[in-house]
Amino acid sequence: MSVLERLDAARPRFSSRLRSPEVAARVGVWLGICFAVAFLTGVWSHLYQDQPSWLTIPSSPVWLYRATQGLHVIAGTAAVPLLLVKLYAVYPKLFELPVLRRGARLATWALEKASIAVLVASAVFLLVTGLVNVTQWYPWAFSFRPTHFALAWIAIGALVLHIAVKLPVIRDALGRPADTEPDGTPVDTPDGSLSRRSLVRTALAASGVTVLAVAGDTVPGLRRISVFATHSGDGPNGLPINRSAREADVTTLALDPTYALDVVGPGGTVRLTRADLEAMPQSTERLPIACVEGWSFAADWTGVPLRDLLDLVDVPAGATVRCVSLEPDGPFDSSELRGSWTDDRRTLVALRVDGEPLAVDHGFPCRLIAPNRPGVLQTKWLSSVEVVA
Ligand SMILES: Nc1nc2c(c(=O)[nH]1)N[C@H]1C(S)=C(S)[C@@H](COP(=O)(O)O)O[C@H]1N2
Ligand SMILES: [Mo]
Repeated sequence: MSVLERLDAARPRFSSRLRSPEVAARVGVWLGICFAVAFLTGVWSHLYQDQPSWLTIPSSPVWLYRATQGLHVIAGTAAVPLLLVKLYAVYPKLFELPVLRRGARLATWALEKASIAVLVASAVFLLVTGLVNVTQWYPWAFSFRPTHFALAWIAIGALVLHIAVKLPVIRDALGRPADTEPDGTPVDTPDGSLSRRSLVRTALAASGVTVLAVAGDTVPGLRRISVFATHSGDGPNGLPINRSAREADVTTLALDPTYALDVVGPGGTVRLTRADLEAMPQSTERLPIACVEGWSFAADWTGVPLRDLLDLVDVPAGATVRCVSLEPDGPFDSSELRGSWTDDRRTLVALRVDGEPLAVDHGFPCRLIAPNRPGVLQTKWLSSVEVVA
């Protein structure tokens, strides 16, 4: 016996009843769907935040980002129980040794194992960092967004490779009932123990329950039953807050009685106090705040259409505009709006929400609120609006 063969003989063995390709493939299909949805909605979210010059993102439908980002977090959450069951079903394979493999076969075997290591590590990393981010806890030094994004490409690459390599096994396993052996004989499930079919169903049910526990962050009808939803809507103005005025160190500036908003364009600079803004014609729009962390809330925002302010300083149609916050220094202290938003009369410099003056935590004296836009780009505590191009 070679050393490898001896090691192989000593490795852990597991019953193959539940730990089987039939379970792995069935749970894997749903896991694959979750990862595909999370990947596509994730790439979509990055396009808003690093908008390439060639891309026009429409401002309609107003709820589009709310839906895609809600789906992103829901798909990631749904994947957690599925990944655990999937790992349970396949983990003895991680102890496999390259017995009786030589040359090219050994190389293929090693490549496949390496791709699985990358896939498992990146999938666990994505789900863990994503969930931790949703709770707004940042226990590590690296920046969440670029790291999560880079790992997503690695995970999807490894996933595509894994599916390609396993396609024959997957086809075969899905082609027969879960509790049937390859030769067609039924699997012997002792009385009172779990069948493969029940394990798959339990995994799906666990995933469904997990989704219900968090989906209320973005699906209004579920707020009551979502016990793990992070944003309940009991903040000021009845709306959740992402970063409070105190956290942003902006309270004094925001409540300063000499406050005025600078609007800067080709026609010069106009300074408007909150009273000046209130004296202008007001519009009310029902628009959601849709945070990248998955929670969202719709409200009736009242204020001056951004377009009316830009007209005061001759900003041409289609211009790109930068909204700058009073916030001294923060990752979200300004944002840029392309023409699709600046020309949309639903894009407001809001003064009120749901009929009440904005609370300082929601951006008093005034904030940006625009249709179909990530919350992170809905700049609060505006100090200036400046034409960029
Ligand atoms: N100046 C400034 N604006 C900001 C933020 C911020 O930290 N600073 N947070 C953004 C994020 S991430 C979100 S989700 C929304 C939340 O708006 P709300 O706190 O009024 O609910 O505000 C956005 N506007
Ligand atoms: Mo956010």
